[in-house]
Amino acid sequence: MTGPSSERSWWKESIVYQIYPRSFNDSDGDGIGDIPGIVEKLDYLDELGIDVVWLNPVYESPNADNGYDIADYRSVAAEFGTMDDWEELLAGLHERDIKLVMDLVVNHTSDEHEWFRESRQSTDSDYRDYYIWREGREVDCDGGPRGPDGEAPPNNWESFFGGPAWSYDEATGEWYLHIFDEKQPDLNWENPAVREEIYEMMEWWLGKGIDGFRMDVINIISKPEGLPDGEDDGAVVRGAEQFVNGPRIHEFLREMYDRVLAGRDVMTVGEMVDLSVEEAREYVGEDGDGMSMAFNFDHLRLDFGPHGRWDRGEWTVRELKGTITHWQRGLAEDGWNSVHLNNHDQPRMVSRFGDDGEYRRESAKLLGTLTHTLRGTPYVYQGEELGMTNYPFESLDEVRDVDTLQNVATAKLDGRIETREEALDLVRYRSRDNARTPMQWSSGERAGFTDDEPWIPVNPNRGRINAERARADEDSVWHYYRRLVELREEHDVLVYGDYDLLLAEHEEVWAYARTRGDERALVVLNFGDGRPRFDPPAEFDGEDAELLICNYEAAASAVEPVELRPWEARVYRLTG
Ligand code: ISL
Repeated sequence: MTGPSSERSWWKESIVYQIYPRSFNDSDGDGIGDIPGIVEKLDYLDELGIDVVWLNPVYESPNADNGYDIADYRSVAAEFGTMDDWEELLAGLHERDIKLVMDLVVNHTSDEHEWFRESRQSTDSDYRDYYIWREGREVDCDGGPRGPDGEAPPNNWESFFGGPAWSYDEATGEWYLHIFDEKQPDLNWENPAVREEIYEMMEWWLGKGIDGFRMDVINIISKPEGLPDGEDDGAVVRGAEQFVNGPRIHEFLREMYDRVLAGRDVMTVGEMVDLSVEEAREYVGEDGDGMSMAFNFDHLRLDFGPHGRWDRGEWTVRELKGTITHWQRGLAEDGWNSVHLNNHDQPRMVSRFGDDGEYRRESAKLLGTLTHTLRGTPYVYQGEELGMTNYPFESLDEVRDVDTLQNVATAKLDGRIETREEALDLVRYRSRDNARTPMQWSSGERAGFTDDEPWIPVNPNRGRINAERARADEDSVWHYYRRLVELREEHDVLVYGDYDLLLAEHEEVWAYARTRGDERALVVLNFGDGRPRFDPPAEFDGEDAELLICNYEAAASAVEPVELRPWEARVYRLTG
């Protein structure tokens, strides 16, 4: 339904810039970023050259999960502004030829959504079946939550945020399902009325002229009949193998496509939990569900520990290139990749995959080179273009994120974290709040983000790392990103070219070729602070070439053996 992988489309040629509005720019001094704040920065986005903005949720919400708990799908939260402000944003983006993609969060709503308020009133409510309610069950084992008569939750599924995926509700004496926070009850997609409401809501936003949707955890909306217990201990969360890519998922997404998306030139990107390449093709392939592309997280799991995400393991360059290469190959003929190394749920990429100390600038540029020269649509998360880093948490009081707080509490209860320092180490490495500290516009006390106390602390490195300084410095990460954007516009081979991994076994260097007919590019990335030699494979050695971009002073008129400098990135275009 999306056409072959080599077919041209605007969303393949675009660079998407992700805005987390709460942390982007505050226009009214309440410490919370807002939509007029984004409008003030439209020229900034235009100068960077990006093509699409993906805006995280701005809808009315009690903010148990920063807007991913939506109380009214057809509104703009007062703290972010008004619908008029939003209209102004859309018009301002379109004037600059930038498209707008909105976040679609339809696995769950807020418990303060009027549907849920109604649903919890009584078992006879017209809205009861909008959500997933069940009676508790008798069990003889100890531990875990209990209803008033000692009954256990309906099954053993766990929430992504730690603890059981069910909460008991006194009013009707039943439990409701929430795969995320207890304030995020899961919608019942089995109910056609729910689906109809969602499709109408999507049409309403499309009618306003938006250019697509980023679909939150969209591959978990179909739950199996009988809601069986989870059995796979290795699952991302207990029960996941039951509800990830559930039995009716493709039926629902095709219905959504036929009903809402067919015939519209929009971009859709599905955020997919625990996705394999084969499954991805079923969503985004030619015979798939009509979705443009999907986010997968395989490469962002390489540093998980034996206990999963809230445990730390080691990743290697070979694993990283192996995992990403697997996806590059898997969607080469059918489907399309989205390329991302960080977002609002992940630590900052330069702290995780680069070096946020001595080689911060070089490694941030190298990672940007990677995301802009792989085959797929690059996603830039706000501040990445400045090389923003993780935050040096000194106390859990600085943490705002429900996921961090609940998972740290669970890990303490399980005895996996014993000391305060262990907890802080993990938070500094893993917390979603690393990405959510305010965008650093200037060196001022509040980084030019707000005039008042920000909702989350500003990174103390704002004096060194900020947009004002980066724009005044030709050698900054920001200017390098601008050039990457231009390169992708100028050279089709970087967008549509085939990807071929070179030197697969190399421990430090990631090299690959991009090929499209006669056009060839060669990307060489030194993933570390060593000085390895790059010996070009025979087919490239000595070939005439132009060095399109490099994060060091360099000149070359041919591809030749070279000793790479720490975190050096080179992109050649073969001219012979
Ligand atoms: O946060 C995670 C990894 O750090 C994931 O487990 C994340 O919860 C998952 O990828 C789903 O994320 C999306 O849905 C959540 C919301 O909290 C996230 O911000 C959103 O991106 C629930 O709506």
